[in-house]
Amino acid sequence: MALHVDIFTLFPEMFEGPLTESILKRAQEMGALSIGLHDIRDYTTDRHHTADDTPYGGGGGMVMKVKPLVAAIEAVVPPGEGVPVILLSPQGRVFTQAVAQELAGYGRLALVCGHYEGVDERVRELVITDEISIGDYVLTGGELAAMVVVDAVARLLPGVLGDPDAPDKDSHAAGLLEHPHYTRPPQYRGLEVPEVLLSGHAARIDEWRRRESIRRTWQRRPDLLLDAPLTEADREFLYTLAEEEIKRREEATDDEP
Ligand code: 4HQ
Repeated sequence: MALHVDIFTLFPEMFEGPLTESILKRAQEMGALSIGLHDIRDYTTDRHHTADDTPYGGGGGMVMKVKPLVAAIEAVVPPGEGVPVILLSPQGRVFTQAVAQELAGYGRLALVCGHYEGVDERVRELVITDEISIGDYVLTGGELAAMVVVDAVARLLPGVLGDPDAPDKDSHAAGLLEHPHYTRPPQYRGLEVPEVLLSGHAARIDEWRRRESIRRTWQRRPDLLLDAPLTEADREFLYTLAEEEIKRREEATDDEP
């Protein structure tokens, strides 16, 4: 299914590079993805095209005005069709692959990019249906966050990644970090490609990759193992990693003076 994304921003030109290169460019050419960029300033009605204003109660900074934002969204997004209108903000639910998959199931989305201190609270009450954060850090605006969301969702749309067997589409590898990858040459500065990958033995290669995925996940993101779909063989391998770790810690304790 194809996806249309309407993006509301004060800085539509920020999107040019990311949307007109590489995979997002191809996704649009194929018709899998279409993007409507909407400049919130086009929906202002005063002489100076004012999109932001000082906060009631003081404290400095600027707040995006309710009228232009609501006018822009209501002019573009059809009402009553269940189109999610998503505000990018550190106060939203955290964006994960599961959220990307959820969004890839819609035919249409709207992304609202705040700038400055954020948007007048009444924008949320009137038109926002969901709020997403791309992580616990503070950006200068929602534009880069919107691009992250578009990128992660677009690659899940049917046909966008040429290879239908691309590693993370295979549910087997779901929830784990990737195993190491190698390409030619077989030796470089004394570093060799693992022998098994040159062996042509498909079953042994699959097992090696699976184990290296589990090893990396154990070392770098053990939290992911709680939700990853693991087989009994995976769990046994994980126990050998855990036992090796216990031995290393015991040796380290023995060395203590
Ligand atoms: N901002 N995930 C403040 C973010 C952000 C994030 C966007 C900064 C909105 C007003 N957005 N503006 N993290 O930091 O999505």
